[in-house]
Amino acid sequence: MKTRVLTKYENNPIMSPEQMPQEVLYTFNPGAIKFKNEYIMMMDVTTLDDIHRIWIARSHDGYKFTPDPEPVNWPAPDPDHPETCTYDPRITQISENEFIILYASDLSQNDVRIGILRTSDFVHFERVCTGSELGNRNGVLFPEKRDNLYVRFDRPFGNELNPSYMWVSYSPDLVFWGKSKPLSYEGKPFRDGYKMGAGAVPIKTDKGWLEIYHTVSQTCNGFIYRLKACLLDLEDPSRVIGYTRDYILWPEHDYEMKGRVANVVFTCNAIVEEDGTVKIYYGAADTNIGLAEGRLDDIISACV
Ligand code: BMA
Repeated sequence: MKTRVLTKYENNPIMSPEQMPQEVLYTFNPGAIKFKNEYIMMMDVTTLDDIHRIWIARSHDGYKFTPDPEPVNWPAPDPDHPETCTYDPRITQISENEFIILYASDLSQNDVRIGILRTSDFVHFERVCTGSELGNRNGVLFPEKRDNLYVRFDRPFGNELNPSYMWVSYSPDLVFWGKSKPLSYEGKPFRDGYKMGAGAVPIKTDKGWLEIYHTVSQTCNGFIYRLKACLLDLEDPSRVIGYTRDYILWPEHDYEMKGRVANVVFTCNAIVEEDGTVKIYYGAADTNIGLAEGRLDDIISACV
């Protein structure tokens, strides 16, 4: 009998709009990291004006989170690259006190870019670059450089009739990106689902980079967002070595099936604990945040 690789926390959701210090529409898709004995979630929060803003919630035990009184004091964009909505932040630790955040800047498919910020304390945020070329999101920075270049996943858009998949790009300075290459598996493009995108910051293991990603199925009644995992070559992270044929997380409860966008589980993080447990804080129906836990070894073994 097949068993689940990830177990959902019994008291999910761990965050919903009613837990926020002011009236908001939705709380979802957090980036998450452990910093100085605190768990930090940088959440997408949609305020009553329908704008997605990044808002931090903090926790000592990883289960009970307290949101800050206000959203993050987000650095202004350059005047020639305006942004309204900011969402889906992925937090990569570069050194003890340097964290780089890649996020989606603006909503529409054609105008969305990958913005990049830096912080050392999760209070002050500094802009590294305004944004990538238009029509790109799901930017996720690897924690290590390769051949002296920063490495990121991204997902350039095709269009809804010819959707795009995960790519890997390189940069000397986090501003100029290139050498872009789509993921491949056994010499062919790796295309899993109707569309797909990187999720968590990749985890370095002795079997390869472990990446938890979302894959989208199209039904006669809309999309379903679910999670899977793959292992990537440590030398060439565009090369998939193995992946989970089965979903590892999917919408099944009310808080994942009803909300701004129904039938969505979506992640921007995976935190590895010292005992080998992995915590994944995931957006549920673009409205709530759930927690799922599993063993790093089990997720790796499921990638065949
Ligand atoms: C994706 C992103 C996510 C969102 C998901 C489902 O394209 O916009 O922020 O959770 O769609 O709506």
